[in-house]
Amino acid sequence: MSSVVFLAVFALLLSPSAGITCNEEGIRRDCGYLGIQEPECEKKGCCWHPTQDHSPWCFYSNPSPTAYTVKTIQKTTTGLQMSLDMNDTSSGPFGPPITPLTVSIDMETSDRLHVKIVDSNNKRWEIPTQFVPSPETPTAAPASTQYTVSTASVGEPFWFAIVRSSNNETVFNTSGSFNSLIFEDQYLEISTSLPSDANIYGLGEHVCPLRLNKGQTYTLWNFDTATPENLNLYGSHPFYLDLRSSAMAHGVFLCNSNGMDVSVDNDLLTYKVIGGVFDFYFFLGPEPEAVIQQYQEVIGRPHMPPYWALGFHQSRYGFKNVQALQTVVAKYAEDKIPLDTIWNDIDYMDGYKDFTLDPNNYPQSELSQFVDQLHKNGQHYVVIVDPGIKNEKGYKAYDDGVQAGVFIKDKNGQIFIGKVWPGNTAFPDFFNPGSFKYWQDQIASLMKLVSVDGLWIDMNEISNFCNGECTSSGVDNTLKKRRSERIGFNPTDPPYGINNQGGHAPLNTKTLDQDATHYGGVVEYNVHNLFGLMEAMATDYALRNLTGKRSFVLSRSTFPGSGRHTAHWSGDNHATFDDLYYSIPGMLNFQMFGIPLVGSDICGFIGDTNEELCGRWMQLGAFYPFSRNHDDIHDPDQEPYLWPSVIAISRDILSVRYSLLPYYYTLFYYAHRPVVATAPPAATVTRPLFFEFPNDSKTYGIDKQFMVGSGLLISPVLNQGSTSVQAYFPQGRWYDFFTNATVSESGGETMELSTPMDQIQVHVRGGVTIPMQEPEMTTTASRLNPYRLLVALDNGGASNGSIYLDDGISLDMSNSTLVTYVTSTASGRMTLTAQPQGSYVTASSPPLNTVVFLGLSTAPKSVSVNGKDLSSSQMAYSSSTNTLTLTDLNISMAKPASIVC
Ligand code: MIG
Repeated sequence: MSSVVFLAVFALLLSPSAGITCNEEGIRRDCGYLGIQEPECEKKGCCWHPTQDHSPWCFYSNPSPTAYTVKTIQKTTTGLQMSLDMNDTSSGPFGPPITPLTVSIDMETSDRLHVKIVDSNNKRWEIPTQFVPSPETPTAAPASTQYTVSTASVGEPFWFAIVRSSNNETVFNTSGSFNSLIFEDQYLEISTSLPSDANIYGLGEHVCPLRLNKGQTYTLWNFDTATPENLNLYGSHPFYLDLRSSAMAHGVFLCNSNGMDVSVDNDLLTYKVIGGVFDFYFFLGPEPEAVIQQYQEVIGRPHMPPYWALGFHQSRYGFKNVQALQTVVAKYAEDKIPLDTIWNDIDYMDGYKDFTLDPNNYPQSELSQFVDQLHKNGQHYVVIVDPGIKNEKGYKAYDDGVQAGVFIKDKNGQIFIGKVWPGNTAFPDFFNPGSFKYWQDQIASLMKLVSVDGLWIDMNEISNFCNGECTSSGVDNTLKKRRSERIGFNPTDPPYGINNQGGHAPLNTKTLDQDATHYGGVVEYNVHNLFGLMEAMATDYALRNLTGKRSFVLSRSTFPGSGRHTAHWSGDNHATFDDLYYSIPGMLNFQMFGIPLVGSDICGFIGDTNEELCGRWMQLGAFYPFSRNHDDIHDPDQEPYLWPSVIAISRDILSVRYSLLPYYYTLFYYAHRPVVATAPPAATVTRPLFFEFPNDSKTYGIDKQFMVGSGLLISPVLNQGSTSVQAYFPQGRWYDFFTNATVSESGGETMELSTPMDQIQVHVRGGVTIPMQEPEMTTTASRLNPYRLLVALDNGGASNGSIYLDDGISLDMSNSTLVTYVTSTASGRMTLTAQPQGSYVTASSPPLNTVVFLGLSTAPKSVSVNGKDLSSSQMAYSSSTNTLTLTDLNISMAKPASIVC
């Protein structure tokens, strides 16, 4: 077909004057994005009709533009394989449809279903399994499944649907008038219907409420920006969790690294993806925590962090010299605020060159002495490393990279040159098998200069100060050429522009050109979203090899699977109460994404913080899994010792954090350890309330409170000038962590709690036993102290908990001890038993010295430990709070023990 004829047809089909019919009442397939205006919509030949509800305003006139027909269906051992074809191959919206397609549907486990749609004849881009492992398809179908799948029959238009067997709930369903499988070279689309009771979470990384708003498109394309609401950010996680009014949850993971828009509307959820294949995993839960555990069986369980990483961290962009670091560490000690780790941003480098030290402000001998002293104090040191390697002959990291041939290339096969802090830079290509050794060698030379304990990898979206190669003209790929003028796969000018930065910014905006090439000829276009994951993998690999211990890596950019290697922080937030709040959904999202070691810059990164905000942020941040105060170079200092009120707040709340670290560490252990079929699902450290209370629909929208494990409920003050909190207490018995008083006997109520500046609301859930340890100024010192148990009884006088103990740093975790605590009450006698398993704890390890029982309504007549009565000086009962405190117990953690009251 000549282009002239083609254009004429195009105009006829799409021009509004050609009299398109728009069904305003029917299902609307989104043709726009949030913020699209009428003229642009009309230009696209789509229907424009604003609504009050969450339907798209700009939608296709024909909700079912193309249809693949089922040609064959074959049974396989684990499901079926279908072949699809399409007769009219001229009609795709963004290019000719690919045909035939192969659909494989595999029942992999009783709660996991795998659906993959690929080009039958040509291998398209797929994420290599060494980066995101895909579990092997089993040789036989599971004996029973939580789901059933149905599909179109031979000869019918293709669709598939997944139904939850227990209640016939439709989990995913691509059939309907919108039936819309589109499979073109650079545009893939598929939709599922959404019932109105679908609560959708996930699809990060975005700054937004925990429960996603409907009527919103979530764009996934890694991008360095100072955390605007709803726009694509540093990481991409094509995963969502859907919780229904049935209280059952399922998860959907699209294993695809290409840029995409996912629109969540009233009645449809639509994926619009600009490459790769449809590779879906469905997880049937049904508990939210089970969904996440099932998801992690695919993407990998989170790594076990070194214990010290759970201590408090102080960072700053703009620490001028070693002296400045020294002052900060000394101030913390002087004001008795716990501090485990001090950080250096790019200030320590020589001309911002990775793996070098500034000879004037960070001379090697002075810095090394400082770090040695830190280590003697039981403290740690972490520095930043950026992926951009200065393009400078004679600079080792550059020369080595050239020699090893491990830099990303431009389309002409030359080293791709971007621009970051040091000036013009090359970027390592972590797809190149040689890059891991290269990276390890560079890290080794840094460690020779100064013995860092961990690495912070920033700017790995990849962030670039130029749009594409610094010499390139900056192609504007928002201007779409007509299909007929396009020749084949074109990474720099894809026909569908994802909603990058809310305005269809060209894909090379502030990053690499999309035709830059990686090892094996892979184009940047396909792997852009993977760079942060791959850098984390290489950095983790290097640190583990060089130290023989668990690594600590903090990465800004992430992808599914990053949790196996790295922690994450939420990037450049603002010193505002809004961002104080957003830190909670941000943290909870990454629990779902399998990266539990996460937190936000405490007191706010961009902008001047203030005493009140910083005090409130220290309180909330003390409960982040990763707890770090970090500040921008343009702003005044914000260490907690700068305001007397914040000193007091920080001292108190960080000692609470440090006392709770055995509990946090145990939660990390459960999230990390291989899934145990007989144990309840465990995958997260902090949790949305609905994870613990899926039957209580009042929890579905809560993101101003959160749980730590199943036992602690945190309700911070998030508003300026406020000294009270509206806290919701789900069903159960709840105790005030600080006063031990019962605040709610059966829950299911919202309470307004007075919360003056020096307080944060922390409540303990009846039925959970929390392991604790007497706090010190570092985790190193805390770990030597005796343990304490907080036994919060439920209304039946029972409580359960455990503590995981090991040396906190070894990769091999076989030398460990897990102590399980069970408390029960029968005929007026309460018994607590401790049952250790494993060999880490010995007779000389710190003992359990204190046990506090919450919710004991009468004073016990006597208390015996391992059959011996306690002396009255070891027991204190408070009838006002119904609390029994036992002290000086000296119970060995290595042996079974019992306490009987
Ligand atoms: O362009 O290294 O998010 O934490 O302080 C800014 C300087 C680069 C961005 C990081 C921030 C860090 C800053 N970096």
